[in-house]
Amino acid sequence: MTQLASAGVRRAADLPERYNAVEILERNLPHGADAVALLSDARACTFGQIAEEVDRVGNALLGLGVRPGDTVAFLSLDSAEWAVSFFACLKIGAVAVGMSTLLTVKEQAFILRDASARVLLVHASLVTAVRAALAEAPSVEHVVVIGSEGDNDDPFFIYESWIAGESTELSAADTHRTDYATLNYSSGTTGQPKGIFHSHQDCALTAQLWGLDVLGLRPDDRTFSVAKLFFTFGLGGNLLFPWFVGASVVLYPGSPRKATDVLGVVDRFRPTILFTSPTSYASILAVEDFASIYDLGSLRLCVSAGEALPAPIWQEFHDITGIDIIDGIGSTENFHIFVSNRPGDVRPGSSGKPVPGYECRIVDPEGNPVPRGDIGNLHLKGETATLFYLHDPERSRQTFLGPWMDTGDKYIEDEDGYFWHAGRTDDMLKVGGIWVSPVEVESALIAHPAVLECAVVGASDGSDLVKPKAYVVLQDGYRGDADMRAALVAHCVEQMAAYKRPRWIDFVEELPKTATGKIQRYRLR
Ligand code: 3UK
Repeated sequence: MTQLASAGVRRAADLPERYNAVEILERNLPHGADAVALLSDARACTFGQIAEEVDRVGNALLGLGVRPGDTVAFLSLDSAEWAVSFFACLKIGAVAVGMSTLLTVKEQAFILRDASARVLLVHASLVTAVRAALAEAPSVEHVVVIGSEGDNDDPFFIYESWIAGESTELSAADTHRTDYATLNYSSGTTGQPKGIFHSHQDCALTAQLWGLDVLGLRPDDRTFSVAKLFFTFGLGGNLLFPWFVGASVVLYPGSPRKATDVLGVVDRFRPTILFTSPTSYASILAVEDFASIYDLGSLRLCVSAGEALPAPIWQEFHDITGIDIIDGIGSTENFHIFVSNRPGDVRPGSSGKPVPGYECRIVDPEGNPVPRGDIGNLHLKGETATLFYLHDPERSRQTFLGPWMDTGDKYIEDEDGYFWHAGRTDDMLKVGGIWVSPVEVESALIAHPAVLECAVVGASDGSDLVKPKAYVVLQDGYRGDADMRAALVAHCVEQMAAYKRPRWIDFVEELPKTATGKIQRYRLR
């Protein structure tokens, strides 16, 4: 594997032209093969063990006919097998498609088909759910089940036996640094999720630009991300960036909603850096006496992303634990964080300052810079921004503007150069750091026989975090009471992931509309 300049990789040109991001793992082998790479309840592995298993999985994937450029989908909560298979994909030049475990069957089928996935690695707990999706995803030739003892009726491979006889010799595919390594899906305002590719070079560049240069990751760090590896927030923060510096990672397959589980993982595995969303920090704060019940003494820093972290949450967490939360804005389009607070330089409530290596400009709708202190649309320039949305040229042309991309976020830069998030240019909501399209919630509500019309907007909960709120006009003969509210929420949860459900429902006589009959969501907000 090519040796990289010790001075760092801050521009693509600092990497060799032929570069395979498995180097991020394998750079640890000469001096750190016996160092701990990964910890979880199920397994603990050194870099040497991971690298050997990567070669086995890589060979097994080659054996299934996977070739450079082919896509391999992952549907599983975090596990050692996820991390290993991810690097195996990279090593053979295949593209790893991290799928959210919160998707509906319809969305799973869409992604498998849209990505033309040839192989699916799925966790045993999700096999039943994905079976229906597979029926609509003809590209998938093979399914490998992880975390299972196996079921003889299935034509599926079982991970352990699938790799058992494989060789631990494998040379990395001769990939160009701009060849694609990952494909992630992000929700849009309407319709289907959109596919976003990232290349081998984006993995190394984001590790250097934010992981090292801003966050200051060190070899003695141990990261723990509640945000999963199928989000690029988790993939960077809890796999690529720590391994880039030889640090270890803690993998946790649980939900961010179980704050006591999250705290228990910190207590047991003693990470130095915690990555999660503002909603998750708020739920930690809601656990009475959390800092005396759980030992958080190992933590030196926390990171927040996915949605804006309200200053009161930052302050309360700091008052109780003494730990700084580093809030930074990132996106799947850019792979990771591009405006960030930094250790020793935090302005609570703000997203911090542009990460060196990226340029930001705040512009009016015509693309002209607004005076400092005015609100405008945030445009981003940097080498790790993706170039297009898969199968959506129209949307791609609107978003990717030559060297710049339109983030869809509104921002204000203050007199000291800190950036303050000021909403979205579309109607999209971030709930617990995850996208919710109001249109999708409205479509679910309108399918209920009692609903005549509805509109969904973001409203603030008790912690200044956004949650969906619905305004509903009922059909004649229905009563807007507590039972109706409960029925509508239950109906939504049947059709969508539960986090998308409306937290409040107001029954109204009519909705504000334009002369052409379009609902004016901004008036409801
Ligand atoms: C919003 C934030 C205010 C913002 C992500 C870190 O969230 C990530 O990626 P997504 O594609 O969403 C991107 C959008 O989410 N957002 C994210 N972080 C913040 N708004 N303050 C923040 N700190 O609207 C952005 O456009 O899901 C975050 C790293 C990698 C990621 N993919």
